Amino acid sequence: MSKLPTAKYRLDYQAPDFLIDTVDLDIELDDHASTIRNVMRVRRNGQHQRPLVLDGENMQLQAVAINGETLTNDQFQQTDAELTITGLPDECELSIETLVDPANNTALEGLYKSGGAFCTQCEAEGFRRITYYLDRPDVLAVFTTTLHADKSKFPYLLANGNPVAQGDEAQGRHFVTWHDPHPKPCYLFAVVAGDFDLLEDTFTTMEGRHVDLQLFVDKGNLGRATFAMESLKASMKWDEERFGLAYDLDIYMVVAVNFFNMGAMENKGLNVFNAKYVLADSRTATDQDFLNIESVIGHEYFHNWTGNRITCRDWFQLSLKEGLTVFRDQEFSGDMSMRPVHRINDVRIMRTHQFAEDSSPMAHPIRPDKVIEMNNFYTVTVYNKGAEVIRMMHTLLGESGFQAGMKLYVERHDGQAVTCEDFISAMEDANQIDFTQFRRWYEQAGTPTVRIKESYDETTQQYRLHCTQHTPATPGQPEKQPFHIPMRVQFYTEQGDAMQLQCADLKDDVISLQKEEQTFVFSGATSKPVAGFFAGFSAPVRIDAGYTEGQLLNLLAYSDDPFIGWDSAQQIYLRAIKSAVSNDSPLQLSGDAIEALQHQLTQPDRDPALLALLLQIPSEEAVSGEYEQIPVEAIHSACQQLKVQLATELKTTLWQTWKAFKPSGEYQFNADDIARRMLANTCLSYLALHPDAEIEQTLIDHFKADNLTDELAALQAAVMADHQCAADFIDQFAERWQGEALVMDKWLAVQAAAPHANTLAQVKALTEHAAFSYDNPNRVYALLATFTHNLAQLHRADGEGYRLVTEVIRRLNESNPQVASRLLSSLLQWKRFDQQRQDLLKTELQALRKLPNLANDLFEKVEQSLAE
Ligand code: B3K
Ligand code: ZN
Repeated sequence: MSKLPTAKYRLDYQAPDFLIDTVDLDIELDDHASTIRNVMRVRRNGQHQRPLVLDGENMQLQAVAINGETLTNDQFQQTDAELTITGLPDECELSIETLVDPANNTALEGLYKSGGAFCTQCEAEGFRRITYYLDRPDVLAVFTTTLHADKSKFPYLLANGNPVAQGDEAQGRHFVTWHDPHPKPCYLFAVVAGDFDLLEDTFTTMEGRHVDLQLFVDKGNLGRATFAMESLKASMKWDEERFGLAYDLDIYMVVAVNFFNMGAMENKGLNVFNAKYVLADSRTATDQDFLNIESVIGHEYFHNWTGNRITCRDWFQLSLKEGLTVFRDQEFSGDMSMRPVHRINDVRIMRTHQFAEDSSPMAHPIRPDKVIEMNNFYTVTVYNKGAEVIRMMHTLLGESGFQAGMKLYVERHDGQAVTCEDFISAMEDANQIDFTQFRRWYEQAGTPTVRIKESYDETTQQYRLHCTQHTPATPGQPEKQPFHIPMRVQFYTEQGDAMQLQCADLKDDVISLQKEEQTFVFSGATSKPVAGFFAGFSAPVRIDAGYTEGQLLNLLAYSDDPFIGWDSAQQIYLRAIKSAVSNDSPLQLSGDAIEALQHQLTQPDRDPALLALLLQIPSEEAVSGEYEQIPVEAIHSACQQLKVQLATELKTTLWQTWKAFKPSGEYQFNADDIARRMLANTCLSYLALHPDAEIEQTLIDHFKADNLTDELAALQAAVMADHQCAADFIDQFAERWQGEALVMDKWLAVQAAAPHANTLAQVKALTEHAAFSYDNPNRVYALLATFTHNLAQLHRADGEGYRLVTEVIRRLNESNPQVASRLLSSLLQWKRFDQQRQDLLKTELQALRKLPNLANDLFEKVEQSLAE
């Protein structure tokens, strides 16, 4: 048996023993034998005589030379992960030649083939699969890259920076040389070679730089690239206007590929994108797809400053670039359109997925302390909670204070590889503020619960808030210190008018909770206020405000904060679900709650998008997060009953709303129309729970819509409700879209999300369908990752759900461990289920643990879970 993988620790950081100033790569592309000639200027860093230890995996070493002299085999040592060279001069030219096999690279890390094209993915540690290198983000070098390939098959040869030379070669081959003047870590290196359709545009920066924008897509897809191009130009403009940051090269390229492990990659000047975040037209993409494209195009572009110009010193600092860049893309989306809708969606991700991670065996702070496989830490915690932490700084500093901090951060650190600490210091120094306690958000994992008790004294007109915070233990962190939690508050009178209260601790509607227990006294309360807490979800915490249903209904009616209004409805749903679960009784939503929803739906001034979100009950998965011991069947049954009750009691209103908002006229992508479609389709999802002929006809008509948003909504409504037309829809949809893989992914996902007893059998059968393939991550995520979020079907009492998922994991362990690891996350929390499920889950995890060649990605999670 090979030796167990070892962990790295944040506190063990050491500066690199050597630095690399320049890298000249010469790459002969070939399916099974690509040759990489790598010439580096290497320099000893500091006074020491340690050897140079380069990282390298999955390659064949062909030759090593120092200053042109080829080394003999006794002058270096090679293992399966490293190349060690002793006795190096303090400065030298080091040349290394390696051979790789891109066509058999199914892990999609390093240099691989995506369909007919060559492409690379180097973050986090993929460059070491291309050449031997100091594969760590604090080694910054200037890269020059020459690519050679067959000219007819690969007319486009792309790399980072600007093209500086090109020409034809013998045997129908050609070459292009690229030079990137900005020193960068190797994780930002990229090459692409292929035959594409090219969409071109230009952008002139505020500094007057003329930038060529190029978007490369599979042949025949040009018409589906325009939205991404518009989003790119909007991102460039937005970053100038809101952050004062402009682009810094003469060319910006985006390539869409079909085989990609995640969303996209911000390689300098040459972004590589999963095609799903580039290609869109109204027939083949939904409103949500368009919005995702806008956000991911923005995200990767914004990395040019937050990630590329200023990068991470080590991978423990990942949130330095990811949390900040997610915050920036969220703000971009919010400034573009529908800010409240985006915010509520962000909150849903936090509550459903990040809170779950925080209470799982893999819980980690946004800046982790211990890592075995870095790819396991591209998580909702590092990304989304990281963004919430940045957002809290923004809340505490205000926009202008935050921007002053950003400006100082860029001035101080442009061109450097830095730490989260450097970012916080810049924010502190620009604002003369002390974030000592705030730093705990970087140190401690876990979701705090904030409990609030209020009291009112009519005679003194004083209103008091007694707040406590508690954060549960997480692996390796049994005790937690209190966090600095910004709580944005709102007060209303019983009549719904805004109320201004005075409190010394109140700053722009925000109070800072900093102790385990704290009381805030407000004066000037002429009547008992109705209080809304954590407006805008001002901190990533669980809120226990002890509200009565009456207070929640008041907030639903009055609050002008979209989060508070939406959350009030969510709390009402959750209460009904929890009470049905704990009393083992039929679910019953109160008459007042139904009436309040009815009232909201019939108010002419309400935003239809917010009404849609109001009507959507929490998912079974989200509800499960409320329980330490998860009662699977009871949650499933209560959620189903709640849907039926809403569909029944609101039927007339839902019909009227559907009729008022159903599509009229041609599809257009704009905020108003998106909002109308959201509301109409949400109504339809409830109406579909009725077996009426009229509703069936409505579904059938809607299924013929001219756009995928509505067509898919009809399919989804029919399948989720198990309507009698569902089977026909499934067949028709597949027939219509069999040639469009990205559309078929939605077809797979809808079936895997169905809350029905036969879903497992269906998913199993779909693994054999022509539309599915284990080789393509998009297909696996659509069918199997979706299934892992289907609470009651994954956690079937017979263990068949677990068996299906672990069988897939076993298979992907060999071919693509990153994708396998994503599927494993929902199986780690065995402790939170009943004894029977615990035994079933543990058996599967233990069997995985025994696999020979278990990938590090899986080893780390299984081990962590079983150690609990
Ligand atoms: N930085 C990349 C993610 C790389 C993931 C490596 N497993 C995309 C992004 O966050 O923009
Ligand atoms: Zn990112």
